[in-house]
Amino acid sequence: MKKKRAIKLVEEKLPKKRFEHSMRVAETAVKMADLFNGDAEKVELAGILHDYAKYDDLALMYQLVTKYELDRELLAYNSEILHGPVAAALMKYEHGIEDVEVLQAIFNHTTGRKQMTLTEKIIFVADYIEPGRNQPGVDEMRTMIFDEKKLDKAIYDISKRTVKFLLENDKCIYPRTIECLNYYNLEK
Ligand code: DGI
Ligand code: FE
Ligand code: FE
Repeated sequence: MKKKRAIKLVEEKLPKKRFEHSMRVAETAVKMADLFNGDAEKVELAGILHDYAKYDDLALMYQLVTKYELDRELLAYNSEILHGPVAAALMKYEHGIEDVEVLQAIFNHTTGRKQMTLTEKIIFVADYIEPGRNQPGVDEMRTMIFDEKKLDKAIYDISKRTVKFLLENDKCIYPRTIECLNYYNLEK
């Protein structure tokens, strides 16, 4: 899929704020690809499309989990965990995206996983540090990426913050979130 077509799809489907977030993730991801020798075209496409299913109807998302034979465990979670895998399935089966790296980056953008590809890592981090984000500590994360160039450390820190936030709010933690946290814990 070409960039222009991806932008059109997302612009037509998502509210303006979410569309703008998606474009900032893509721009941040391209900058990171320059820095870490990633594939700028792939990360740009994945960045544009990563939140495509963010506001899809939950019942429809559950139907798609069955239709496209996604992990049945996803049925115990809400759209926050589902929107990545569902967007990847829609892009693969309904919009003809064949690039596995782009699909994986969309699929795993919320939870991360162990042994991420460079494209996945870039999208996972760019989603967290794009210039519109203002969560506490995000500036340190930007420094860690753009000055210190510590990609895996940033992944661990983001996973840790996410897990802390989820525990504090009594949310269920999806196994891949923990898998990512443990894999990128550089102390082990
Ligand atoms: O879609 P975005 O808002 O740009 O960002 P995202 O896809 O990274 O995250 C969406 C939400 O998902 C975020 O508020 C944290 C939540 N989340 C991440 N990991 C888990 C999770 N929620 C649950 N219940 N379990 C997880 O493991
Ligand atoms: Fe998302
Ligand atoms: Fe996002």
